[in-house]
Amino acid sequence: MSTAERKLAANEGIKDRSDYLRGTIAEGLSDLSTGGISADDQQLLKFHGSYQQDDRDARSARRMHKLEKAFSFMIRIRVPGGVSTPEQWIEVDRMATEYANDTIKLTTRQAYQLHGIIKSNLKRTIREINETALDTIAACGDVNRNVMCNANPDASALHAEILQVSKDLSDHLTPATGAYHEIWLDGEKVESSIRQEEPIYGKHYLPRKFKIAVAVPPNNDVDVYANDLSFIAITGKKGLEGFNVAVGGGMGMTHGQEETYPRVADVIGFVAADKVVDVAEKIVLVQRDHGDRHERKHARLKYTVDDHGVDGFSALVEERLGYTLEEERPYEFTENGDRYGWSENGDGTANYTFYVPGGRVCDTDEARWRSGFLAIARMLDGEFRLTGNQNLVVAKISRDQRPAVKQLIDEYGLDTHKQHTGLRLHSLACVALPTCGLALAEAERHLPDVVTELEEVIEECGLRHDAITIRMTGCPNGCARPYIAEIAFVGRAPGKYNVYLGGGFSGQRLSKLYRASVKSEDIRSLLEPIIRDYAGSREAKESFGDFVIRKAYVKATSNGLDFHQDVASEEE
Ligand code: SRM
Ligand code: SF4
Repeated sequence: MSTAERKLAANEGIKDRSDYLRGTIAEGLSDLSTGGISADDQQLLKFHGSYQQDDRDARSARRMHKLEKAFSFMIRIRVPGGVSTPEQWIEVDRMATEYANDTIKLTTRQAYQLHGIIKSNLKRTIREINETALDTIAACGDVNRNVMCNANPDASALHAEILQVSKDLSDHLTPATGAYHEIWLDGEKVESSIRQEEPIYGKHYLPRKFKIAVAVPPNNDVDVYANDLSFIAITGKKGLEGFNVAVGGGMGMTHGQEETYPRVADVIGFVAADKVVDVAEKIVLVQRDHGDRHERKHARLKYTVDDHGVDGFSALVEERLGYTLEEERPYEFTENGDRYGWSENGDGTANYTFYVPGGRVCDTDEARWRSGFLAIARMLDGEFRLTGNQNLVVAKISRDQRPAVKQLIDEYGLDTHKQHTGLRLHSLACVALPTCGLALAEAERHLPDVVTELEEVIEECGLRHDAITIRMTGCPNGCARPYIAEIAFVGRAPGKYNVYLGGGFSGQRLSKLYRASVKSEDIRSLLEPIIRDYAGSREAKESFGDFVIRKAYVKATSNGLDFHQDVASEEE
């Protein structure tokens, strides 16, 4: 069937009819007969940074009592490069209590999320977020999402310059529609016949979500290879030379559908710093015009790149640019984790990186995260930086304020990283249950227990201080980027996970399926012999991911296209 004859995806019609993302969201918000909004508006609401959800823990009880699902809304707050102020933290914390479920969620893309907001509070919350100079537009939806950037200010003297690039990218690719202001901020409605909307995206926006990251080697804490488009900073004696450009990364796939797969990005060339926004715009335009608008499961940039071939895709980009990209410059990533504890910036200020379990900021038996961070925010002049590993860096702490910060860290017990193994400090889980409507199994609430079981083996083998990346997601969509971890569990059904092994330690290589549908209680016995073998026969400085490939526990994967090869027979 020709492309013209294939039916467009349903979301294309919703966008087309929406009048630049307005739909009937405003009307739906004032309908008090239900806690939810219409199905079409739910799709449009994503572009405004919010998802309708329901409490899945409460589903069966409500069904029994013939009640509507317990609808509420999740709001995702954009934070380009993850940099926010103490004042913004204080406000997000206040809204978490006043409107949400009393927690703040730090996401794997350096954003804030608030869960459990009821419909009657949605507008108020989004308006108040905007009053803090943050926003939610394009945090979700078929547009460019929150732009990530290396979170550690000490990583390079050029950090501020590189952070500015990610902010420029974010600003340039933010949707221009007036709908956001009209609906949430009571902006004036402009007649559709005279307004000019969306010079970059056009009426139909992108075929699918689009993600950009900016990395500063040697740290790949933003996981560039999992992004649609990435810029890898290249620095020399004279400062920032420019960026290598990488395209076609992505994690999402569907169990049992081999035509969907995760893929690590390909570097296609180098560009000077002043051309970065131009290159990003042209790549977005190529995806806008060549991405698949018929099949949403084939609509991400990674499939556009594979459909045209990397060279063919680059040619399309260069045609629009009117110039060619330069040859890729050498670079090396050595890790994708965070560096916990104190670090110095070279200008007299310092940073403290906190390990925040699951990125869930609340007071627990382990530490009073929420009260402690709030106390620090109330006295600090510096910054609150969110990392791509769901952690928090309190940054740019002046010499004068250091003793007070130290005292608060002790008082609230926030230095828990000191007691943890390298395995736990490199663990990452997505939200999953109870809020995520797509979760097939637990993740954020379960990974800590799996790590505790594996830690017994780790400790016995003397691997306490060895860093091994371990990730869990409640479904194959890959929100904690599991397919580039050295060990990963991907939910298949309640209590059952596909186990993947062999991702690259710095996020540069895909893993491979080791066993399908493993019961949670069998994970320890499945992995124990491999961990013991690693402790006994690894080579000097050999990472766990490299080891399992050398010892043929799993085969190496060259990239997304052969991700499912040789393992299909092991699937159920
Ligand atoms: Fe994600 C959908 C949570 C990062 C791939 N993701 C969802 C939804 C909105 C579920 C839904 O569509 O109904 C989840 C909401 C759960 C909840 O209750 O909060 C959700 N994703 C998250 C977060 C909060 C996970 C976390 O624990 O931190 C992350 C928010 C990031 C942000 O601030 O923007 C999050 N999601 C990711 C990442 C990682 C990344 O971007 O670096 C990925 C893999 C990379 C990629 O995009 O390929 C990711 N999320 C997905 C997908 C699969 C996309 C695909 O190409 O197939 C979905 C489902 C979809 O889009 O249809 C999804
Ligand atoms: Fe939900 Fe699946 Fe993403 Fe986890 S990976 S947050 S279960 S969509």
